[in-house]
Amino acid sequence: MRSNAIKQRFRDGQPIVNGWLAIPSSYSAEITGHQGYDAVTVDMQHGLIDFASALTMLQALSSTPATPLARVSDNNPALMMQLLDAGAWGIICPMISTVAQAQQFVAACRYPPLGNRSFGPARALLYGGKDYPRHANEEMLTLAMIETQQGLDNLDDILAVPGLDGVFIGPNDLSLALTGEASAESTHPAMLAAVERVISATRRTQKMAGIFCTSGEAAAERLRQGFHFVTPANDVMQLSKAGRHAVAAARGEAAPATSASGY
Ligand code: 3PY
Ligand code: MG
Repeated sequence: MRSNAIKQRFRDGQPIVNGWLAIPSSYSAEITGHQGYDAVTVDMQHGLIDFASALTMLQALSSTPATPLARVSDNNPALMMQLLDAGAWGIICPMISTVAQAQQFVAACRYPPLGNRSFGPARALLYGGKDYPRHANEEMLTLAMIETQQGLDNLDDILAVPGLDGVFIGPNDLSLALTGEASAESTHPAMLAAVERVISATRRTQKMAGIFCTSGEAAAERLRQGFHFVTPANDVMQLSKAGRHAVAAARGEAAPATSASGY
């Protein structure tokens, strides 16, 4: 079957740069997939993407060199199974705070006897090859999002869940929980300590550490810190920034950091 290039990069000690799609468009998915990202994630939590759009976006991504991933809206086994059947090569699951939640997440992504994924690989066969069912358990990536104090408290036990490939910090939710303010690049001491804790726990257990970032520069800094999997902003942030800079350049002005809308 088509192996998971992201897992291979991790084993090889190579950084993984992941694109993030919030706009429900197969065309923008296709464009993003051609920009050099190792993986591209279809975001069904805060992206404005339903399953019908996610399917066309996964199809578009499968015509590009990027590995297609999906972030689900919640720890919903039916949705995860449907996305894997539709050709997602991994799932990022938000708000994992307990071992039981992590176990439920991983079980949905693994066929028996490792989990309870139901059989019907549909488009995954077309993208992966007819031996997909035999190898899918090793190849599908599972990243649990750490976004709560409880998730942080249970980090070591969550990382020990068999079949979990790693964790992914949602820095907005985690900083909101720890400091009362959502900020993806928070320098609050509680956030700095949380980030260090995730880096050292994943290093100890040889699991993948991922994080959402607000720019390429911020993502480069996270890789230097010890993260393996970074997301240098999403399509909306990149589109709005490019638009602001083009307008400012046309007017001969300096571009503002954000528009009045915050984007
Ligand atoms: C967060 O920062 O909380 C996220 O979920 C990133 O998308
Ligand atoms: Mg979040």
